[in-house]
Amino acid sequence: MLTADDKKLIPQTWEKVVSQCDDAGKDALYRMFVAYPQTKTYFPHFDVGPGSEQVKAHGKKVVAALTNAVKNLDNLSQALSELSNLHAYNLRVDPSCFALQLLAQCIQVVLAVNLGKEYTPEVHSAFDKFLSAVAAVLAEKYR
Ligand code: ZNH
Repeated sequence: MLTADDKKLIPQTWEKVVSQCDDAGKDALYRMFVAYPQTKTYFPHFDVGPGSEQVKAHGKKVVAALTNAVKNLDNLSQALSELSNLHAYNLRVDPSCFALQLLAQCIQVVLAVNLGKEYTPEVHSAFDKFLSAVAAVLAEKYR
């Protein structure tokens, strides 16, 4: 459960990171491909090499989806409903990827790199809860 403090900290922090780092999504994706190479199998149609325009564009979409989620902390299921359908019915990403929070962990590292000392335990905790909730919504339509 997100506390009232989490609900203040998440939008403030997210706003700060995306305004200072234009490539947060791309950075998180590259980290995911390197740290968890099995995730590349879902992107056979992508150039996942350095400087890839496809990874950059996909990173922007991920950031936009998370920005929308940040604005809808009290109704994530509704806000991410389309995206949840897409992952469960079309993309068929193995739900273990969400359980293991493969992209979410990489987003945490991107936050830490960009925030430095401001990546406090409270920020870490708030984003852990938020990103877990997002991953849970993306995994909820599987059966
Ligand atoms: Zn995902 C897609 C988000 C995770 C895989 N995604 C996507 C998109 C978005 C997202 C926004 C776009 C959509 C449209 O276009 O409409 N994801 C997301 C998030 C997360 C995720 C937020 C967490 C946090 N994914 C994930 C994972 C994986 C994936 C983990 C695996 C590994 N996705 C994917 C794919 C796709 C997507 C494959 C498709 C791409 C293209 O374009 O093709």
